[in-house]
Order: sequence, then C-alpha cells, then structure tokens
Amino acid sequence: MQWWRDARFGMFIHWGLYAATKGYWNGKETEGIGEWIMHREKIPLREYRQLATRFNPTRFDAAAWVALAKDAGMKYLVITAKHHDGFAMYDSAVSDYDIVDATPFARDPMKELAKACKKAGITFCFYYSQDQDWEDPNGSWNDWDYDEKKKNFAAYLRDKVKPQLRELLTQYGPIGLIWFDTPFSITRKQSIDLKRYVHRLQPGCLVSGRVGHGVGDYESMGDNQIPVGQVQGDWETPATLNDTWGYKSGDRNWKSTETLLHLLVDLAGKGVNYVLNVGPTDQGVIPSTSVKRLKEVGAWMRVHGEAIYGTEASPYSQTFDWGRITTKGRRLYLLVTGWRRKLNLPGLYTPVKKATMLNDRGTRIPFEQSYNPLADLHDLELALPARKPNKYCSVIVLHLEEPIRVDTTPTQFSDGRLPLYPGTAEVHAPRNNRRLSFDERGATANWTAKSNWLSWNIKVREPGRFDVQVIAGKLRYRAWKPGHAVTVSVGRAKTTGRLTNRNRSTSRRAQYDDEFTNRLGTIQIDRPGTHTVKLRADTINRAAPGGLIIVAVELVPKQ
Ligand code: FHN
Repeated sequence: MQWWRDARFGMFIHWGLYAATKGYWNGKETEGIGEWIMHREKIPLREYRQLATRFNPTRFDAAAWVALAKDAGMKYLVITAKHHDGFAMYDSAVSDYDIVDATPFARDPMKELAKACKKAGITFCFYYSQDQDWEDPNGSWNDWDYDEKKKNFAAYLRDKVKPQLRELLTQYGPIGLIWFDTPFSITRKQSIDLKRYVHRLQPGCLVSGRVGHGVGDYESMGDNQIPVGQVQGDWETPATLNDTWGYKSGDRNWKSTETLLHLLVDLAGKGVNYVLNVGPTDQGVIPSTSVKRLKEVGAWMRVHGEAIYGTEASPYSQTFDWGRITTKGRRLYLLVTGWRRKLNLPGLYTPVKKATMLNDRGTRIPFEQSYNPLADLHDLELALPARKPNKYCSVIVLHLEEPIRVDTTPTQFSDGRLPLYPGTAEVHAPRNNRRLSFDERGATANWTAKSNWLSWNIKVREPGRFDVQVIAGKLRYRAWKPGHAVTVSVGRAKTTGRLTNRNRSTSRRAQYDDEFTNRLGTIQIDRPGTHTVKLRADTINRAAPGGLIIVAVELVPKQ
C-alpha cells in the first residue's frame, strides 16, 4: 500500500467507444454520464458495436497523456481497460470485441501507455468492470439484448473476466492496481476469489474496494463524494473535472482550478487519495479545459507537493475554517485556503520550533503558543503577512520540537463557530439491534430508532448565545422526505425543530450529495471550558430512504 498512500493524487481516464458519440444519440444530446449512453438509450449491441468501425483516435499520444499526468503532479494513472460496455481497449484474445480487432485504429493504446508510464515513473493501473458487461450474454445489466433469467454470472467471470484479467496482468508489466467497479451482482465469495486471482498473478497489484463486499485493499468513496470529517483506514475519492467520466462535448460544467485544489487539499487533510478523471475524445485528445486546469494544479503541486505526497492525515478530529492540515514526521503543514492575518490552531501540545512558508523557506512566521486555564485550551497563534503567497492555497510549515501531540476535543474556532461531525460523536444506542451507523462520508446512516442519540464533548473559548444549525442530508438519487424533528442540547439549554430541505447548501462538499441547513433556534452557553452537546431524534420518518441522515451540527455565535 505504501506507494499508493504516498501518491495521494492520481489520474483516472475513461476512454472507450462511447467517446465516439460525444454524448449524442440519434441527433439528440443525451442525459447523464457519457460512458452510460448504451445503457441509458438501450442501444442494441449490434448498433453500438458499429461505433467501433469509426473509432480511430489518430491523435492519441501516450507520452503526451502521461506527461500531462506528471505535470499535474499525479503519481498514478488508472485507465478503463474495459468499462461496462464490455469493449476491451486493449488487444484481447478473449474475443474480437476490442480496439485492435474491431477498429480501424488497430493499435493497442495500453501497451503504449504502459511504456510511457514506465519511462515517466508513473504507476500504471487498469480500471476493469468485473460486474456490469453489456456485451457479454452473461454479464450484468443488459436486459434489452439478453434475457436476465438466462444469465450465468459465474460463467461470465470464468470465461471473460478472469481470462482478460490474466491478459492485463501478464502482458503490460507491473500494474499498480485494478480498479474494479459497481459490484452489484457479485457475491462475497466471488469478490474474494477475484482479489486472490489478481494477487496470484501479481502479488504487488492492489485491488480497489469496489471489487465488492469490503474485501478490497482500500476503499472508495462514492463518485465525487467528499468525507465530512476525518476517516479511518485507506480511502480514495474518484472524481470528475466536469460531470461526466466518458467524453461528452456538451458537458461544460468544469470545476475551477481553485475547486480542484481545495478538494485535493481537503482530501489530503483527511488522508484520502484523489483520483481525478479526464475523458479523452475519440480522436485521442484530452479536452483542452482539462489540460489547462490540470497544468494549473500541477504548478501549485510543484511548489507545495511536500505538503501532500507521503503525508498523513491531520491528527485532529475536526477540520478548521482556515484550511486543512497534513503531517510528516515532526512537521505539521497548515494548508491555508482562507488566508487571514491571525491564524489560530487550538489544541497543539507540542512546542513549535519555528514556522516557515513552504513556498519560501526564508520567510519566518511569528507565532505564540499559550495556555488558557479557564477553557483548558492550548492555543497557537500565527501572525501572517497581509498578502497571501498563493492565490489558491498557501502552506505554512510548523517545525515541531517533539513528536506531534494534540488535544482532539472539538474546539470552538477563533471566530466563535464550532462544527461537529457525527463520525466523531459518541453513539448512544440502548437497543443495540437498531444501532445507527455511518455512511462513507461520515453522515449518519440507518438512524431509524429514536432511542439512538449522539453526543460530543466540546471546548468553548468564548461563551455566549449560539445559533444551532443542523445539516441534514439525503441519499443520492433519492428524493428528500420530510418528517424528522431533532433536539440539540448543551447542559439544560436546548432547542428543537423540524428538518426541511428548504435551505440547500452550496458548499463544495454538497455539490453531488445534497445537504440542507436547518436553523433550529438558539442556546446559551454560560462558561468557557468543556461542555457536552447532545443530539436527539424526536421524530423520525422511517419511510425516508436511509432514515435520519445528519451530516453536521454547527454552533454559530449569535451577533
Ligand atoms: O458506473 C460507473 C461510472 O461509469 C464510472 O466509471 C464511475 C467511476 O467511479 N464508477 C461507476 C459509478 O460509480
């Protein structure tokens, strides 16, 4: 796992016959993600395969793609050897449904990419759709060409998946990982078997979490899913530059360079890898907006990569309003996305030797460490220069005297706010058989019993009156259902309210997973120091998919 943990940033490439449609079918722009066009339009296989006869990416240049990944600061490259459409983008002997046998191009781009990656020092990896296959009579999810009842999934694994994996793992040199996906039909036994199969062929090759049933070497968040707080274990977020994975000429919903960098920094602070996708055209060209954005990310990475590569997640349980934290040995990197003159970091026990800017090691940042006995709070205050050194994210390096030790109790920010995430709460569930759980991003899941409740110990520096906001969520692709009411209390002070979807959050985290901010009411906290915040469910609409989904609770000082 070490190369993968150190890498933090990779390139995803979705490239296949779908690119030849540019997202259009029968003269109409289609909805949804580009590589799903065959499924969405229920295109008969005999029609879809015609795309191969005009798939001729003469402008494909493996070295240029790999150079772009490298310029962007990416350390690995994962490309679709076979996506759900079942078409092999390499020379496969298993059938003729592949780029060498079925297209006028007749070259094996994977051979060329493997070579270019090796030369550039980029770890080469394959995406392989082990479950959905809309070409194979036994693969899952093509019910317009094939009769679902006649399918034999085990035969598909035996006759197509394994022989193709063998090709991919024996003919292209060392492979960093196989990125399996959508484990909808596969059984646990079959997932374990596939993982072992990969490891037998190449012991060093990792297996993505989406091999199914939690048996992979690491876990993947949902697509474009951003964890709410810190996570445990090895995680990766697969993400798009616009909305589609496979090329769609009409998708111009490009994320800005600032968004991409802030996501990268956010994920690195949570110890999560970011595998960012490009969708090349059927000419073999990576869209120019993708190229531009990735080069801008790369320019930042060249100066600040030390704060990303080979780092560990922030040791804190909370994330801060000014940015994110990574660590390496006795260094703490403060990745500042919200520049300010006075930057506050609470809870650091370790003495700081010096603070410098990563982009200019000569710049010393004045700082002060103090202890506030009233709130039992260790504080570090840095006096930052007026001008931020980088427009996206500036990095301060704290050189520590000793190994890092921090107080992980969520502590009020210096501006008075305090966000709390369910993942860091204590769960109280008297009847264990109906204990709530958490989804990948750290929101509550399956909270259907009112007997369950959450509590957090917090540290308050400035007592006073607070607005209480509860951020509710819903399952992706499912409608919001009203009918939940909650109470938040601190000591004897409490406030209650119904949850609605009226106020949709526009934060980056909520771009693909809707979040709804609900202001309950106010509560008074009378003294500084440690308090306990409790969140209880008064009413739960058990018909709501996923039950009561809470993403965060936030205390905001009342003006
Ligand atoms: O269905 C696929 C989709 O086309 C794409 O490959 C993404 C990438 O993470 N994975 C699946 C959906 O989660």
